[in-house]
Amino acid sequence: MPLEAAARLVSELTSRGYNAEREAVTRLAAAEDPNAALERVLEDVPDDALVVRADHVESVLSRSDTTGSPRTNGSDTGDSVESGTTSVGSETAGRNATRTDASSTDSTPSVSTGTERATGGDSPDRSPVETEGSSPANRLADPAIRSLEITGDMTGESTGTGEYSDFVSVFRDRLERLGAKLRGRVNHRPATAIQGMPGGSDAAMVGLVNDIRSTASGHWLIELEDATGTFPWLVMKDREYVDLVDELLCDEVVAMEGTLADDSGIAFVDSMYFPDVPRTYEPSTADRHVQAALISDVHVGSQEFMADAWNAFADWLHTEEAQHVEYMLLAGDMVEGVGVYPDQDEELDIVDIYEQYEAFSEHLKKVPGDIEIVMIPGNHDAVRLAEPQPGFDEELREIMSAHDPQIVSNPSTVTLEGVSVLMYHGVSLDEVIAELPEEKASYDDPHKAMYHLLKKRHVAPQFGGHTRLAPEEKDYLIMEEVPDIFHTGHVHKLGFGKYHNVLAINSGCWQAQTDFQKSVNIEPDAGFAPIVDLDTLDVTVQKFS
Ligand code: D5M
Ligand code: FE
Ligand code: ZN
Repeated sequence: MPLEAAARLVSELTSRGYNAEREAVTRLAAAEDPNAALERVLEDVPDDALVVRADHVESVLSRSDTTGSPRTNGSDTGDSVESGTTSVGSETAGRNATRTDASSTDSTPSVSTGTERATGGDSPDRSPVETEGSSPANRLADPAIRSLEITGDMTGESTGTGEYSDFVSVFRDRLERLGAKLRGRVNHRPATAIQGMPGGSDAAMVGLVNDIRSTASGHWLIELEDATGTFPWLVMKDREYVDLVDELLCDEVVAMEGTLADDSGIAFVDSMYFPDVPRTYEPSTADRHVQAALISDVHVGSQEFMADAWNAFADWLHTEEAQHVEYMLLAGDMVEGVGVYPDQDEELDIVDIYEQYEAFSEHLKKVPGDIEIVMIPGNHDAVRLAEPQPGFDEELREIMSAHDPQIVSNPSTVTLEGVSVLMYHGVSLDEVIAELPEEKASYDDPHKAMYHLLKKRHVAPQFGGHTRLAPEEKDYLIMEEVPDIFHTGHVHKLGFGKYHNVLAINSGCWQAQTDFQKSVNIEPDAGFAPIVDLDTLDVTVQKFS
């Protein structure tokens, strides 16, 4: 059966430290004796090669067709095999490490493909549907027509020293840039000018939410702050805008319009504005049928990491059904990390952080070598916890270099063939879900919590709770441009939907329920891979668990 052969070949190549192009595996699987062909190819591969390419397999197969005997000198085929940009260190790690879970695929090449379409729907219905997809991919897209551009990567740009003055700059920058999206919409005045206006005047202000309090009579008092000072705005409990009060988060930027009280000490709110995404926003789409897998939260190193589901996913990527998947985005939590949560060490399978990344790299190698990978860190990764989080350091990059992923900061925007994807790990989602009422944001509908971030045009508006902020001169967490796709993870729940035509998608995870999650009744969505059509922004969910 061709798929079994492909899965076994991938696993065999991986266990020997090689990453293979889909087409290479396809050709190997089609050989008369795939095992013998694989051995010949490996003999032929130069010592520093990391990826086995299709043309390389082809050249070995065509030679054996005529001579019938394998060549052992690979020196003349060096140009057909990608010679790595990697250091010797990771090479060695790759070749020596044979993970037991990887080799278990040998005997049970199980690829569970379930698929389900949700086009424009609000939430996925996860009943798996049988699909074909049992034959390996036989087409290789021309990598020259791909395009991948990164913006907003702050790796290496950090200027913050953690001083008070940095906090002042980052909030000033936030008010300036998000305020600019609101200033054209209201006839705003600085806080100090409003204090001096006559009672009964109409007034408007653009500011950061400084404080939200309910009054004894059930109204809401919201203090806005700008560069000149603060001013209190009262939302009456019977006004229509009271519904928006429970969406407000501290430190977000809003505009309020209203009427000053007789003594000008307070204003009664008539309207409230958010920076928001225009309702008429038209996302860009790719010019051809091409797909991206949007995943996150692999958590390698945890006892709950689901190696079988991951292997099934990697195997599926080698099939014909996945031939259009040319990009893979990983939104953080590659590994379980150490000391992230209390008592976490009791559930670790690998206790050394570097060994966790080495194991993760082995799993990444099973992904076809011709898929472009972009990754950002999450709160379990070995970078600073405060956001923005710079991309991994050199040592970790080296460990993960075999597949040559693009490693960028959390958050970053990656534009795939014209489609911009804002990648953010998602720690602020815990905050949004904790602060907003259940019907507006919940773990069951993580994409709805994401809508609020889009509305606020900021990935982590409120700081001080779950979300830690590293003060920088500039606020890297602002959504200056509207993304076409907003991709997060972290809460281990799968959900997607559209907000003003922007596709919000929260990937699930590859980690089964942890003790903590059991204690708080979180049922993770583990082993799902949402696949986005970049030409239509439709989503298909593949199930591997
Ligand atoms: O977190 C996955 C989800 O579970 C996210 O919503 C936070 C929550 N979580 C997991 N473990 C803990 C502990 N120990 N305390 C508080 N919240 C937790 P992730 O960080 O991706 O593992
Ligand atoms: Fe996670
Ligand atoms: Zn996380």
